[in-house]
Amino acid sequence: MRRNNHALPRRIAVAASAVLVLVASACGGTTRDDTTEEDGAAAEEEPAEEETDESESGEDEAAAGGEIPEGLTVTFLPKQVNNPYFDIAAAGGESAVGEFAGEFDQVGPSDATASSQVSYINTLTQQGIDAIVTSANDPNAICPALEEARDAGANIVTYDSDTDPGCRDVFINQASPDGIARVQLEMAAELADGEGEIAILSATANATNQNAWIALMEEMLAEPEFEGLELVATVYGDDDDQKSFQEAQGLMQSYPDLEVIIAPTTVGIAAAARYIDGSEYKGDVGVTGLGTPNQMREFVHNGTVEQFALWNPEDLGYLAAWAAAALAAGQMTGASGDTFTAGELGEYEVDEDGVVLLGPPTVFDSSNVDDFDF
Ligand code: RAM
Repeated sequence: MRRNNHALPRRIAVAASAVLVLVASACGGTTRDDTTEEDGAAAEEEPAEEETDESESGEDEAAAGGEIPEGLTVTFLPKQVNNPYFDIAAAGGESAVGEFAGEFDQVGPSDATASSQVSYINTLTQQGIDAIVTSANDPNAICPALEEARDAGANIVTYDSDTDPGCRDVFINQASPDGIARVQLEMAAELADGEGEIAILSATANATNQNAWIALMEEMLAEPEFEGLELVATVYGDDDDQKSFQEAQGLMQSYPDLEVIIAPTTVGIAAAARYIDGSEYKGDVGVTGLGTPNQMREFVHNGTVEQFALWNPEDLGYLAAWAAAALAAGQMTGASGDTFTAGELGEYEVDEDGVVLLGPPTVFDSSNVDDFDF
């Protein structure tokens, strides 16, 4: 059942990714250079892989390395559990684990904090889980606990938000940080007509992924294409809906001339859109960033949001679970150049620092937001 649900959005997403590349170049925006070239190639390869029978590809992989043992225990530990983004990723993980006949579970805190994640890791270590797949709330704070889990035999995969590379075997990166930063600035520049004040509404202050994207956006603001934009504030909604809503409100009080709020978080962008939608700023202040189509659809249709971006979180979870299996089966160690087969997504290669790249982000707007269901 899940497999069917899983396959459909992926096919649509692949097609839409190709559309995005075309739209981006047709608009004459800055090319997403190195990132897009690499990502574009990955996207082109995917349709071919769609034809591959998943059980057949699993067998091929098993033949190439160690057999994936039946009953492998794979537990997802996201930043937080009450976040639709991570639920979608978990559905992808569960599909993958079902395909290799393992045992899937997801545990995690309701608040996105590293200290809560540590207790979960300790419990998983005691339980002797084969693989922990986690999105880190802090690059270093969960490392000692992960180290103990590894000593106890667990394979560690990070997805979405990495730890220090020394604390895990591989990191499944949703898209290149450069590409994620750039697409958000491009959307903001378009909304602001290239000029004016912008602010960032982030998630938690220590999140590795958020901070990497913010640092890159800050750097890119010096580029000629973005030099008319002025970043006046970065605030943190902690991936909490209410706090994010209040932070959006606070931004407008402090900076009434703000042109655009960029929220690189699915929780933040939905809350900011809801605030702007119900405020006097609707129509004057743009909201963009990273969101899920299901959460953002109404705001696109009612004119609050023109464009936002995201990768397919279900694919992210699916890929992460297959990477965990490949590690546990000894098919790879996570070294640069290692390859593994991720079920129906096909073959992936481990890049430098143990990073595996999923693919390019997709831009959503009124023309395509209804084609997606996640
Ligand atoms: C939120 C989380 C997550 C991020 C997405 C875009 O759900 O902060 O880490 O990748 O948004």
